[in-house]
Amino acid sequence: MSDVLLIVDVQNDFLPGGALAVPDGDAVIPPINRLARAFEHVVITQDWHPPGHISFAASHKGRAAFETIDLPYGNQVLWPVHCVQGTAGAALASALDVPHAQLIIRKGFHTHIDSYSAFMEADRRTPTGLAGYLREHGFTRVLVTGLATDFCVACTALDGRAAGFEVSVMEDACRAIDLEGSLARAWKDMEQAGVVRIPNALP
Ligand code: VGL
Ligand code: ZN
Repeated sequence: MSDVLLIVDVQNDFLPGGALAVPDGDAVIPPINRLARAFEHVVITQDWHPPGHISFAASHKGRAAFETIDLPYGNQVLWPVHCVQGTAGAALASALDVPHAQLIIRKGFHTHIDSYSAFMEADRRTPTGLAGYLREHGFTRVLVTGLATDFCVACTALDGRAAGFEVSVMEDACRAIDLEGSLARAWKDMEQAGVVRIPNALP
């Protein structure tokens, strides 16, 4: 009753063939669909950028995708244009079968701020409203699945802990981008923050 399943960014652009394809990204869909059947409460997130978003390499003259730059709120990886509001790439994967999901929370819609986390934007000051939603409904534990383990899943898990929730990450229902050791760092940070790592969500 106090658990919620959170499905992070299972959108076409993060699947094979998408603009920012996560290797093997579509492999998360069957375990997520199976898991979701066991949860009464499911929340979905959607990366939802305006055209010209600050996280896009194309928005920075002379910069290429996967380089990093310093922005007023800190370091930012520059990404290929992805998950532009209203495009097919930003749509949830059509194979996602979670009709009972109760909330779709969109993030990254401010032109000048990125948001990997479903709780807090990259300026570390602008909340998305998710913590308030979960608290008002009395949820105390968040089980995180989706894409990508080392970016949006990890940031969401860490901010969930910071907001006072119990957090578990279902490893076999997540896949990573893994840029220069980012996946190992993400697991280290999550473990230090008290995120529970569940290797096999399903028998
Ligand atoms: C993500 C990079 C850029 C993610 C979103 O969902 O992990 N990664 N935007
Ligand atoms: Zn993004």
